Parts: sequence; C-alpha cells; structure tokens
Amino acid sequence: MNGPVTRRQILQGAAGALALAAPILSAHAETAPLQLRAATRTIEVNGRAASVFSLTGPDGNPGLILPPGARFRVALANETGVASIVHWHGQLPPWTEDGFPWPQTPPIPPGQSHAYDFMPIPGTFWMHSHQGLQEQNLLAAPLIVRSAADPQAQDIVLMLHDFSFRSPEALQAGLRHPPEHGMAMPMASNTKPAMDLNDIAYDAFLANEHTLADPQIVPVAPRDPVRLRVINGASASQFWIDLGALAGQVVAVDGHPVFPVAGRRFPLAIAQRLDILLSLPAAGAYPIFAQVEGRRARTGIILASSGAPVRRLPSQAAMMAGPVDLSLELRLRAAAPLPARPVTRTHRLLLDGSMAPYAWSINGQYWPEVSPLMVASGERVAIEMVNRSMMAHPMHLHGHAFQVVALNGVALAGAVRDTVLVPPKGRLRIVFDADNPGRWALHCHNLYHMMAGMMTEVRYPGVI
Ligand SMILES: [Cu+2]
Repeated sequence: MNGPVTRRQILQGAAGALALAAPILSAHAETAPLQLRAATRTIEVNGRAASVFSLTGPDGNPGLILPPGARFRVALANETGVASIVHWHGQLPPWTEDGFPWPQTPPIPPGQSHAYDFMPIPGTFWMHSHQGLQEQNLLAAPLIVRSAADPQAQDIVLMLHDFSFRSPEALQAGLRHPPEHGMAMPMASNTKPAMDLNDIAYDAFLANEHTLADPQIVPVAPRDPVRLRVINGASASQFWIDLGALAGQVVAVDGHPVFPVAGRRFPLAIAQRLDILLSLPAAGAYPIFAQVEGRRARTGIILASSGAPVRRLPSQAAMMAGPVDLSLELRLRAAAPLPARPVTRTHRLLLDGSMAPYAWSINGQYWPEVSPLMVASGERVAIEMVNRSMMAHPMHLHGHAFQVVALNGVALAGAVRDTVLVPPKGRLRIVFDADNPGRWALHCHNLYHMMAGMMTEVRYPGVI
C-alpha cells in the first residue's frame, strides 16, 4: 500500500491480528453493516400517482435509527438506476465519507454499493442525495441516532417535504424566467422593502410522505412523554411548526441540545431540525401542523390516544403564515457550548442574488468556480455572513458543528447547530473549531439557490 498509513488501516490491522489470536474479539468487526437502499417507487399524492426515489433501511422504513453507541456502519446500495451520492446531514464523519460529490469521492454508479463506517454523534439528523436535483424527488430520509442519555420518551419523527408533480428539472427551468411563481410579500412594517419567500409553487407538502387529506395518525397515550423529532427535508420551503393545543419544549436543534424553550409555534428553516418534548394532556386527537411561510398551505400528522375520533383537517390554514424568522434563534442557548477561546481566523461571506435573473452567489462567486475558504487544523474559525439579497438563505456547513454567536449585531451564546438562517438583509456570526481536515461544502440549503451557484468550500491545507 502506498502513501501514509491511516489511523483506520492501523486499527484494521490491529483488529485482524487480534482476530487471529483471539477469535472472540473479532465478533464486533464481523457485525454485518446496515443495508441502506436507494431505489425508486410510486407513491400516491392527493389521489394521483407519482414516481419518486426511496431511501430505506433494513426494516424497509425510510432512513435509519441507530441505537446508543452504535457505529454508522452502512452499505449504501444504489438501485436508483442513475448515479447518486447520499450526504449524512449534520454528522461529522471524515470528509471522504461525507457523501458529497468531490472529485475524490465521486457519485456511486447505478447498481453499485458503497461502504461507510464512522462514529455518529447523537441526535436528530437526516440524509439526502447531494447529486443534482434528486433531493426534490424524495431521495431524503431521517437519520436518528439515539443516546443513552436521552430521557425516556416515545420517539416520533416528523419529516417534511415539498412535492410537485412536475419534474425537478422543469421546476428549475421555470426559475430562469421572471418570478411568476415567486411571491413578493410586504414585511410587517411597510417602511421596509418587499422580500421574496417562495420560489416555487408546489402541488403538496408532505409530512412523513402524507398530506392532510390522508394524514399519518400516531398512537400516543395521554400524559406519556413524547420526543417529537421534526426534520425540514423540503428542498425550497420553510415552515412554522404549530403544536395546536399542545405545549412543547424545544430541547435540541439540529441534533444539539439547548436549554429548553417553551412554546406552541416554532419556525423551521430548510434542513434544520427541532426536538420538542410534549405530552397529550388528556385523551383525544391532536394535530401537529407545519405551515409554509407566506402561504396558507399546511401539512401535518395527528397524535391520537386509543379510540379517539379523528376529524378531517383542511390543508389550508385560516391565515397566511408570516416569514420564517430568527425569533426562536434569538432565544436559543447551547446546553453544550463550544469551549471559550479566541477566534484565530475570520472569513466573511457576502450572500447576493435575485429572482430575475435567477442567480445566487457567495462573495460574487458561483459554484464551482470558487476560491476555497482556507482553515487550518486547531484554529477557532469565525464566519460572518452578510445577506445583501431580499431572500432568506439557510446556510449549511458540512463536517463541523458551529455555534451561533451573533445575530444582526447582537452577541449571544446561541445554539450549536449545522444550518442557520440568514434573513433578508440580515447578518450573523458563527464560530467553529477546525478539527476535521478535508474539503467541506458550505452552501445555501435551498436546493435551487445551491444549484444556481450559492455554494463554496471550506478547505484545509494539504488535502489531495
Ligand atoms: Cu439561498
């Protein structure tokens, strides 16, 4: 074998030697990897058939749920018929296992399988294709990593998606024209300029792949503790999570614990997650809604005690929802903040773009023609994000958990997370420790903004 020996090769060598000497010790190494299958299927949305992707674990359910302490040891089989690669959103693997189509880690050809093996961090995560527009066609699923420290509660996953009967390519092509589907909505104060909320007019919004015409009904016993894990897996839609008659406490965002924040209605930007503790106060049926910002459209699931009557709920709310904002972000405080230390390197990102022409850039550059943001191992890095456009950008950094330390100039010991919303004309500051050498994508998680260029790279020196 050429080149430097990696830590993994040393460990594999050691495991092999031990296996020869003492077979009982090899049992762990021989544990079969979890089979994850990317494929295609037909689903029914509002009574009409649609061909979409699927991403299912060994039990045939979407995604994976890992028990406490388990490694992420996965064989991903690509049965989609096209090249694909799946990103483990929010996880901190070595960069070559991140599921991003770098030249060094190309997409998995159709019919082939690829192995992954790393120690996951606990919490609510998700997985999605990072190839082309596949995420829009539901190549996305939950990735839940349980922890021995989790409080005893019934785990309920609520994964959101936006859906269209048109192909993602047709949706993207439509964006090159003036924004007839775009929506300009005045902000609360009419002294401020108009902001853009939704680029695309979707046909449906899915909650665990159902609409409110045929919602998922989850059995829950009154007063039993529930941990609701909400994942915004939509490609270009942001939601207000509405607990209706239930009172909840947000205890984690993007998988990372926060001091509890009580409420009934929480904003959720694209790609973000919320862990909410709640319980049913009495027998009955309790909807959990997700309403699209700037729209009356909503989706949701229903938590219902045994035998409770469930009534049909309209898929349009009475009132239009306002823009998803930083009202929750301002209240979040990390329960496990980054250790205090001085910033040793700062990068500044200017986020620019417009609906017409449909082009979105970072520091005036369009992916893939970008200058990498260099960081070195051991540095405490700050990134200032300044949004000069009229649309919000949910910015996601791969391979690192960052802490939000300033919002519009206000300093705070905010949440540790992997995706943060930069509102129109807003600015914020995040910090992270450069502790995961490699090449890492940093991009807007609005799929169409990313595909129009709003992506850059964080790179460590010496990576080949
Ligand atoms: Cu964006």
